[in-house]
Formats: sequence, structure tokens, C-alpha cells
Amino acid sequence: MNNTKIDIVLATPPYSLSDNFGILDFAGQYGPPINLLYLASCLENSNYSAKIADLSYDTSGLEKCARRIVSLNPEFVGVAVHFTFLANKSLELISLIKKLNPEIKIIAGGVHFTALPEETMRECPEIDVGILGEAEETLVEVLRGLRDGGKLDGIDGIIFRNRNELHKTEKRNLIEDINKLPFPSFEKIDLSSYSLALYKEKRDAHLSIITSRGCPFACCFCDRTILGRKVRFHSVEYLSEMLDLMVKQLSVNCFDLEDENICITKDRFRDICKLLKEKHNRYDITWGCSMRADSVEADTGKILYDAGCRNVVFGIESGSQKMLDIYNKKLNIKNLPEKCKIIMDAGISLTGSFIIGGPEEDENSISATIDLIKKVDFNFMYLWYFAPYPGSAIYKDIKNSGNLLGDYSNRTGHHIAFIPNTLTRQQLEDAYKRIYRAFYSKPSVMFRTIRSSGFSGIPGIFKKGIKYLQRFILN
Ligand code: B12
Ligand code: SF4
Repeated sequence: MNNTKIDIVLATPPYSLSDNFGILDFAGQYGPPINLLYLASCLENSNYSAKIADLSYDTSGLEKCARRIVSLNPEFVGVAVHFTFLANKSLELISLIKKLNPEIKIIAGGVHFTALPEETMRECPEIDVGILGEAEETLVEVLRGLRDGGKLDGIDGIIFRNRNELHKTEKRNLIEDINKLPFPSFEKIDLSSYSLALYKEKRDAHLSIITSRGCPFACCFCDRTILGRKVRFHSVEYLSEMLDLMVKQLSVNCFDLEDENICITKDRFRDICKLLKEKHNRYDITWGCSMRADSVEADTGKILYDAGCRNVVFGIESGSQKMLDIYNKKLNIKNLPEKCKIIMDAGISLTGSFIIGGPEEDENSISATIDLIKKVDFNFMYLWYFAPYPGSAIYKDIKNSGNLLGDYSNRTGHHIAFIPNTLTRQQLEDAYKRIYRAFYSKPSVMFRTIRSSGFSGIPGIFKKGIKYLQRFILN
């Protein structure tokens, strides 16, 4: 046991790449915990010593992970009950920590927790306090309250136990000015643990940052519980300073902008790209981002490329207009090929991201997706099984449109978690493979994969290629 007391350890539970990525484990990667990085910097700003235990990639087992956390001798442990597929593991970790040291106060929070606070508190009596929504300010207030003899009543956005009853306080507003937040504590994690993104040109450290919070759209499969529909932007000055810090202090010049949509308003998009262009010219930074295809205009590709953007992901979801309407995506499939061309003609790698198996998916809508994949020359493709998340709009009535399978652990997008009434399991599995096959059997995809990896990448491609072959084509 460490004798120096630290105030709080912020933890996220371990999982294997196959837990998350299923049969695509060989192509999966671990991502940096942006949630914990913001929390840690805010705590330290308020003079609480904080450690991050990102156990995602730890292979020693939950029991050992819990022991390691306890051996750090913290007064509080904050556990992320964030991703639904990891919720059970988070709760198990909490129980183990509490068993090892019942004195430690456990605080939970995150996307999954916020969607199901009562259910989670009941399921896991070892959680002392739960935080709903953004927690940068709330967590500091909770630590203060707990130290102050447990005064929690006046803190908005939390749930706690009061004589065996659950007590939920007033809803907390979103953080008004996100530019007042300190930068995420990137220095607290081992950057080398987060493997390379596909688009990377150079094989050096890679990070994720966000430049805004929120999205004005309301796609029914997307969890809006934390970030909501109102968009808050980080200022150009805030981002400029953060990028300088990343390059100069952390030697990172490659990152993903993880904003839900980088192109929400034209002016903001241009301002950000102007800043990124300056940094690209000065530091040779390159980056990737996600955006809605309908925000692309004739000059968008060039603006992005000049700013160092080398990979764009379009959340397309389906080639069928019927499915897009069911998802409330507000996207017109007819304009899509032209938008894709604008990005690819600029020299940017384009990934199409698709969902299969949502309510009312059928053979016709699957064929429409395959047709689109054949027609548009995407560089990469993501394919997700439809995964109902508790915080999404579609969740409430989901059982009317099909069968939910298994527990939360298979809500990854890479395991079947839902079968719509319009398909059998066999049809869904076959369609998943058919879509992959349609993409990977395109000569342009094979050629590009070899070209982009160079000769030194061929053994890797070969190994992965065999896995694709085994899992999607031969089986
Ligand atoms: C950036 C991002 C990522 C990044 C970084 C993830 C991370 N750990 O931070 C990467 C690319 C790694 C990622 C991966 C995945 N993601 Co993601 N991601 C996002 C995105 C677009 C923005 C998140 C963000 O940065 N928000 C800003 C920060 C400040 O807010 P926050 O993360 O919510 O954290 C705040 C609160 O939640 C709370 N909180 C969070 N953790 C904790 C812990 C404690 C102790 C406390 C007290 C509070 C607390 O306080 C934080 C600070 O305010 C959201 C979209 C969304 N609407 O939330 C999806 C989202 C979170 N992702 C989602 C999913 C499904 C995934 C994947 C599972 C996809 C997949 N199948 O591979 C993987 C999971 C892999 C993994 N274990 O990391 C879903 C989660 C839904 C769910 N219920 O599970 C979301 C909501 C998108 C959606 N489809 O609806 N993601
Ligand atoms: S899927 Fe994308 S566009 Fe739709 S609500 Fe979520 S973040 Fe916004």
C-alpha cells in the first residue's frame, strides 16, 4: 500500500479488443479517455490530486485491476459507467474496490450512467454518489461535499442514497463556457497505448481532441443525454493554445477531431480550418474528423486538405432512404455520391460508416446499401450492427420493432444486439458479410490498401487479409 494519500483515482474498466470489436478484433484499437482527461484537469485545478487508471488495455483481470487502484491509497475512486457495453464491467470493478476497502467513496458517471441512473444505483449498492451529465464542475463539488460531512443536497446533477432511498437532485445545466475548462490532462496517460488511426501518414503518437460539444440533429440511434442538441464551441484561441501544447510538449502532430460534426456552421468551420492550416504549415500536423455529408460544399475538400485533414468519416448509416428516414438522419441519399467525390478529389481518404439491422431493415434496404458501397469508391468502410443505447430516442419503444439479444455487453456495434422483426438472425449475419465482401472485393480497395501500406505493410495486410478471408468470405 502506498502511504501517501491521493485524493482520487479516475478509472475505466478493462476489455479485450474482441469484447469491443468482435470478429474485427484484429482491426480494432483503444482510444484515449477524453472524459477522464477533462475530469482530471478540473480536479487538479481545484487542488485535488488525481490519477487516471485507464485500464482498457490491461490484461491482468478485474481483480488485479481493483487491487492496483486500492494500492494507490485514494480517498475517492471515480469509475466511468460510460459505454453501455462496458457497464457490467464497471459495476464489477466498483464492487471489487469496495470489497477491498469499504472506506473508499465511489463516484460513478458517464453516458450509460446518465441514461439509467436509478437502475444502475440499484444494481450496484457500492456506488456512493452518481453524477448525471457533464461532470467537470459537479465532481469537484461532490468531493467538497463529501469531505464536508456528506453535504450533497445542494449539488445539482447528482444521485445518492439517503437512508436506503435514492435521492436525485435538480438537473444541472450544461457548462456554459467550455473555454473556461483547463486543457485535458494528456500528460497523465501513456500515449503509446493508443494505437494508430488508419489514415496516419506518420507512425508517431496520436491523440483525440474535441473542438465543440453537442449536435443539433436528432438521429434516433444516437445518445444525446450528455452533450444534447445545443452546440457549444471552443474558441479559436483555446484550440490554438491546446494544439501548441500538444505539438511542443507531447510531440503529437497527428490527431482525430472527435467532434460529433465538425461542420455545424459555415463560419465556425472556416475559422477552425484557418487555424488548423496555420498549424499544419508550422508543425506539419495531420488530422481526421467526422462530418455529415450534407454539410459538404464545392470548396470543402480543398479547405480541409489545406488544413492538414487526411481522413474524413461520413456517418451515412444506410444506402436506403427508407432506413435514413427511420433513423431520422435528415440526409438525402441522392446527393451523397457527389459529396463523397468532393472530399476524395481533394486527396482526402473517405470512410463510409454504415449501420445494419435497425428497425424495418429488410433485404431491399440491405441491397440499397450494397449498391451504394459498390457505386462510391470509399477508401474505408465501417459497418456496425444496430446497437440500441439506453440514452437514444429509439430505445424506449425498441422492443416493438424487434428482439433485443443478450445483456449490455454486446451493445458494441460489432455484435448482434438486436434483430428487427423484418429479418432473421441468419439473414442479418449473411447481410453483414455480404456488405463486407462487396467492399473488400473491389479491385480499387485491394490496390489502395497495398499502395497505402507500402511493401513493409504487406505482411500485416496479408495477415489481416487472411482473417478477412476466413471470417467474411469463406465462412
Ligand atoms: C469522442 C468519442 C469517442 C472517443 C473517445 C472516447 C472516450 N473515452 O472519451 C473514441 C473514439 C475513443 C470513442 C470510442 C467509442 N465510442 Co464514442 N463517442 C465520442 C463522442 C463523439 C464524444 C465524447 C466526448 O468527448 N464528449 C466530451 C466529454 C467531455 O464528455 P463525455 O465523454 O460524455 O464525459 C463527460 C460525462 O459523460 C461525465 N463522465 C464521463 N465519464 C465519467 C466518469 C466519472 C467517474 C464521472 C464522475 C463522470 C464521467 O463527465 C465527463 C466530463 O463532462 C460521443 C458522443 C456523445 N454524444 O457523447 C461518442 C459516444 C460516447 N461513443 C459511443 C460509442 C458506442 C463508442 C464505441 C463503443 C464505439 C465502438 N463500438 O467502438 C467506442 C468505445 C471504445 C472505448 N472504450 O473507448 C456512444 C456511447 C453510447 C453508449 N451508451 O454506449 C456515444 C454516446 C455516441 C453514440 N453513438 O451515441 N468515442
Ligand atoms: S448521429 Fe451524428 S448527426 Fe446524428 S445526432 Fe448523432 S452526432 Fe448528430
